[in-house]
Amino acid sequence: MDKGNKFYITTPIYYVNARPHIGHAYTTIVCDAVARRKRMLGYDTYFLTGTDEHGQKIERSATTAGTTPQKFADSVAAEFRALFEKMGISYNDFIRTTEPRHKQGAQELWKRLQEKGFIYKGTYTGQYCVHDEAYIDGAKPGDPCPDCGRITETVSEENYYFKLSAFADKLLKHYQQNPDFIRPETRRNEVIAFVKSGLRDLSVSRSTFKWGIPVPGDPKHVMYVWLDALSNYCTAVGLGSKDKEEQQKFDRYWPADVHMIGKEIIRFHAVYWPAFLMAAELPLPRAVIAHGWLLFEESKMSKSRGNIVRAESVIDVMGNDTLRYFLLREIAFGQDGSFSFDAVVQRYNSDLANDLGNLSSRTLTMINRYFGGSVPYPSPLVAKRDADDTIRDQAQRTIAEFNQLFDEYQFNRALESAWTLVASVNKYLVEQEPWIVSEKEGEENKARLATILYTAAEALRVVTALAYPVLPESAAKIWLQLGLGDITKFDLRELKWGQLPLGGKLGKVEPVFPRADKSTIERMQQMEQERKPAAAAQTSTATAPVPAGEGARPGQPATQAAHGPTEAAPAAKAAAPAAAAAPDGKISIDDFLKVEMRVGLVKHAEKVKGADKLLRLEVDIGSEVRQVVAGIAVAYEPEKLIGRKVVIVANLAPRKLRGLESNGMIVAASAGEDGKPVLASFLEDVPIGAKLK
Ligand code: ME8
Repeated sequence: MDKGNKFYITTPIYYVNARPHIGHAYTTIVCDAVARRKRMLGYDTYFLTGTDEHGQKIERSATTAGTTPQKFADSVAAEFRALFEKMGISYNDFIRTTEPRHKQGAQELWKRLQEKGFIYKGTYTGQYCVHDEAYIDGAKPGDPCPDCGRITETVSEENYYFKLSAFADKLLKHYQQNPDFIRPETRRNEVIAFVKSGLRDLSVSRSTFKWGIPVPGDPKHVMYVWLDALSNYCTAVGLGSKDKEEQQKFDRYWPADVHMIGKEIIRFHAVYWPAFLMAAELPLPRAVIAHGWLLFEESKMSKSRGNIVRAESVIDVMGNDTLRYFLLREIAFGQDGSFSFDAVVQRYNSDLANDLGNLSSRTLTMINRYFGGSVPYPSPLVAKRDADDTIRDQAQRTIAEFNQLFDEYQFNRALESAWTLVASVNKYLVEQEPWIVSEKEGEENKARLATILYTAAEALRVVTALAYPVLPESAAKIWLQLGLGDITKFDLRELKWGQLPLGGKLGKVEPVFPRADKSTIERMQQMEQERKPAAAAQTSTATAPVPAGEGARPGQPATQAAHGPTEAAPAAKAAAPAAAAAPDGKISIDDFLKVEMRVGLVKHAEKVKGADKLLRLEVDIGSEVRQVVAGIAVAYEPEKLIGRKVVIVANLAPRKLRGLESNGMIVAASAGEDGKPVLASFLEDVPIGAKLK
């Protein structure tokens, strides 16, 4: 079958142990922009996203939240979905791994692996990182996970294994023959080095917990969550379905053209997944593209670090397009990039309110004013000037350059190139002074005015068409204002200079990017603060309500300057004001609820070398095992603490003590004159992970 014009793109399926944050929004936005562009280029595009709902991590999170894994997953999956709807994500399918269609497909994949002889039974004894759901080869009990730094747990159980070792040479050959299979180059090299260092067979089932897809023919085991999760890319398009249409869908769309992921899960996608597919004799995806991390306050934005920002805080205040533009323009795709509210507002004001907003607003306002809202055309009455041709040539070059850069996933450079054109046109308008020409009498001046405004409007059309995948809402508005109708109907393959219809009627001209003032940053920070207590609770009920604010979008001025640049955004305050305590020193219940205290079980304790007072503890808090460094050595022998239940403050930002990361604080009374620590404890038996309130 000719699959020439199909394009199948996927995001990772996100774990439901935590609510969505801007990191998840980032990958999803990138895929959405690529998918929109491909549709505009005439591709039969299929864009898949979804949620990863099985495994020990989710099971434990549900227990901690006092609910069943299914209810827990239902509620967080609904949040992801609701966020993506709100963000206008144009996905074709949202798959959940707890859906029957997925379970059936994943079992089908298992059966194929088994039939081809790549699965055998064995016993696994080794270390496992529950947070990453990964087996850690070569680690000893008590060792931290090399990826996330959490303490690994010892697993000893009967498992099924996949003969991964049989695929090392085949994988290396595939990487070599398909240099674009893993991108960017740094990740490709990393994966090649990993495979060259030798592949061990992989345990692909678990038998000590239940929350997963039963292994066909041996339901005491559940499938390893990564085998389950990766297969979503096939099951969503019909693998394992008995339905004819679904089977046709699989033939049509598989293999995927792009698996877009964050760099931390490259090994699963570029080693395990292609090996599973080779074993099942299914075609391999064409590319695995790994982007960098979004950092906040200098470290990877993640729930466990407690430094997440929610997409809603930006989009409720500044709109979807602002977040999209910021993420694609500010971050060099593939590398890590920092997020800050200040930077969002600065980018918005300079590139959108100032550059594109001004170009659109001043050009269209003048066409309305001087030509009654009908697009003028360069008139043969007066000769064109070099400046006009320069803009035309630059626009033509920009189309080619933008297309190339965007298709190489260099979004920031593609946008930079389009905005260089915007800047040139704004400069052209300042130099050609149409507002002065308009005041002069005579046909020639009218003709000159027509040429200037046509040139500006045509360049605006070109930029708008190119920017649509990144700015779908605003580009659609500008397109309508240009009198061009529905932008999603435009065929991007046709884009070239000179297509603005002569005499076309403009739509209603309104500012698309009102300037953001200083209060915008504070409003976003405030929203983030207001959402925090709900986030810390780790349960998965509805998101905390969001105050409506005075206006949904920045500033909302009634008009936008018709000419002349506007002022750049003033630098804003760095941090949101902390919740103020009442004059009598009392705090509100909301403030108290921000502190998440949980019951933990000490699994390991030892003295910290060179520190008399410090102990290093590994504390199981139900959802995970935390490393905590506590100043209790003067009062407690480490050996006596093992097996004891303690209270820990679980949502403290991590800090380093004697080079060791401490993830939480042990609650103790300070007794007597010397302030000797006495651990908080319970008379009744309390479950691990129980919350104190
Ligand atoms: O890994 N910066 O799910 P997950 C950039 N279920 N991207 C980020 C990010 C950040 N700070 N934080 C998250 C899983 N992401 C598995 C995947 S796929 C078969 C199974 C994005 O919820 C990024 O795409 O931990 C990253 O790879 C993904 O979310 C991890 O999501």
